[in-house]
Amino acid sequence: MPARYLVSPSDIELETGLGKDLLRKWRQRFGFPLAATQADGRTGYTRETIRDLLSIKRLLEGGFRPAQVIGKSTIELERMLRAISLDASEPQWSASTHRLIERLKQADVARFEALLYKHRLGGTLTEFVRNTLAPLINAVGEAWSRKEIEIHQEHLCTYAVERLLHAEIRLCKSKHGYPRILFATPSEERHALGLLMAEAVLADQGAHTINIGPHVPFNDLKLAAASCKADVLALSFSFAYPARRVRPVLLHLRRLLPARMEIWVGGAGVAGVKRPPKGVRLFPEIAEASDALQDLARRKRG
Ligand code: B12
Repeated sequence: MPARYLVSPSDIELETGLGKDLLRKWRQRFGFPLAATQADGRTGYTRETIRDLLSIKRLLEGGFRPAQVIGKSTIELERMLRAISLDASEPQWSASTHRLIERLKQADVARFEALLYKHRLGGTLTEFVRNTLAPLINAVGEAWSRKEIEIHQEHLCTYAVERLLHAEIRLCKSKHGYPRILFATPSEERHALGLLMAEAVLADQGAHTINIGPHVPFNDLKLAAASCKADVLALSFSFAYPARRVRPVLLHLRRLLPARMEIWVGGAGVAGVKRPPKGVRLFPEIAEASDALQDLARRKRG
């Protein structure tokens, strides 16, 4: 099998969010996942194994126990996903999400951007992010994992959304006395769209926002937060970020930053954090951040 079809054991955590130690335990107990060996002797996991691992992860998040799902065939896993309505093969997309995905499939950039813009004009920036972009990006992830769209079409979508949001954020006016919020993702987290969406919502609500983008080392985060005189450091962790690393990263950052500086954290990757470290606020939903902003603005004024 050509090398590019195998995912090396060291990349498995990045690909699936499942740690190597956990996978070793599963292998010992259930005989899955097994690595394949190429003609040149190198070992790795096939795309099919990765797909099954992602299905297993979703089923465990959906309440199944490991013994009920690990080692099951792909068909069986898909059947179980269907049973809890998480089946990637029958997406629950709205008609407008469907239309956007269709234009992406045709790689029709101009019509894709025109349709996006039409949605933007239909309401506030906050509504656009919540009602159009968030479902669209999730649908892109689903379509990509089902191999319905190629990676270049996903990039096309990412680029168009980024371009539109950058332009919109530039038009936002910060309100007098509102907090300064520094946006970034920590090292190893290259997914920055969720962060940009959070920035757009908070800029729309009057925050003064500064975005230094993805993959920023701890010490640079600390320096940037100080030099930008930030009231809040806003971080994003995607679904891809290894769940067991989120809390230690937050604990470390809390110790690095002055206590007066708030830390707000969002993204699909925070769903697994049961107890946030003291002085860190988690926002599984973007809507809750608007209330937190108004609350902080009141405290700053008063
Ligand atoms: C776009 C994308 C990419 C782009 C990112 C480009 C960019 N500039 O961001 C690129 C191509 C770089 C990429 C790379 C990879 N990706 Co990717 N990617 C995605 C995709 C389609 C969207 C990710 C995203 O931006 N989500 C943002 C929003 C929609 O999600 P969210 O985190 O829930 O955030 C919402 C809220 O929580 C809130 N929010 C977010 N942050 C914050 C912060 C604050 C403060 C607040 C208040 C709120 C808030 O706002 C959002 C909107 O409501 C997802 C699919 C998905 N469903 O997420 C896959 C996905 C995350 N990627 C995946 C994978 C595997 C990868 C790669 C490993 C692929 C590879 N082999 O290289 C790499 C890893 C890169 C890395 N080191 O991290 C997998 C992860 C699987 C897993 N580990 O469990 C996913 C789930 C796709 C899939 N279905 O398999 N990816």
